[in-house]
Amino acid sequence: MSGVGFRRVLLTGAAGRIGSALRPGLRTEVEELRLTDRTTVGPAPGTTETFVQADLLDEAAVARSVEGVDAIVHLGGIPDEAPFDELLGPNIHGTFTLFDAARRAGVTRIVYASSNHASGFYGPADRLTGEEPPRPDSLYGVTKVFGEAVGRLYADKFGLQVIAVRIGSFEQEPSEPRHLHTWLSPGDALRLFRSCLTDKPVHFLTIYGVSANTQTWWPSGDAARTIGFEPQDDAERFAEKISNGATDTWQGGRFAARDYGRWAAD
Ligand code: 15L
Repeated sequence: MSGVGFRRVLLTGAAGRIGSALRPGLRTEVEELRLTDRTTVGPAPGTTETFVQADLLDEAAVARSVEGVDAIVHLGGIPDEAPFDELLGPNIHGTFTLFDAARRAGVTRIVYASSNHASGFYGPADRLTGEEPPRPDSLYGVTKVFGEAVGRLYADKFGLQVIAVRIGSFEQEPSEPRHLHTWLSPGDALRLFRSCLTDKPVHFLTIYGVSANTQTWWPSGDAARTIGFEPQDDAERFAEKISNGATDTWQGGRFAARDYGRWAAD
């Protein structure tokens, strides 16, 4: 695996679960790992890390946060189903604000944290590489499709290099039957985002962020080969601990249920 090629990298949503987990592995590979979030990050920024507090809806703060960086890993936003009004700011408006600030600042690459819920209404017999039409399973999934579309627009219109990563289930260990198909281990998450930050040019790629699970729904395809992502972990190792569960009707699991998020209760 080749190392991170970009020297100054911005991590949005740096206080979140994935952001916090990536920090130690990324900060040793860059000149500056700039962290941003609407709240303070913990642990406090270490060597090579800097912190710019910014709400994704605050254009001036977002502009300050992207100034002088070469690449952005955009993890910020709401990571779950929610009523549309709650998602609208961070996931829709905020994603646009970030991409447009990046364009104006001349950023080379954005790695956009999309989600498997952009395609959660595919079934368990389907095998997806990211080339298929989206089938979001939730309003959250719809916001991720929006972010992917903004990424594609900014790649085609402005030449920004964009990788949309449809993250599976980022967990220390798989803990439910669905994870046998969707698990992304912490080690593979770091391998994945490092691969997304090698400086080999890309135009626009969609890739599933998933470990090398024996029962994967998202086999490694051209995009993974292009960026050299080779996952190493396999949820199957935990199968005995978590078997005997019901099979999911849809890949998105509970996100696909009519009442998930409770915004369509009437
Ligand atoms: C996601 O996109 C969510 O952010 C996370 O909380 C999990 O639900 C994950 O997908 C998953 O599909 O397991």
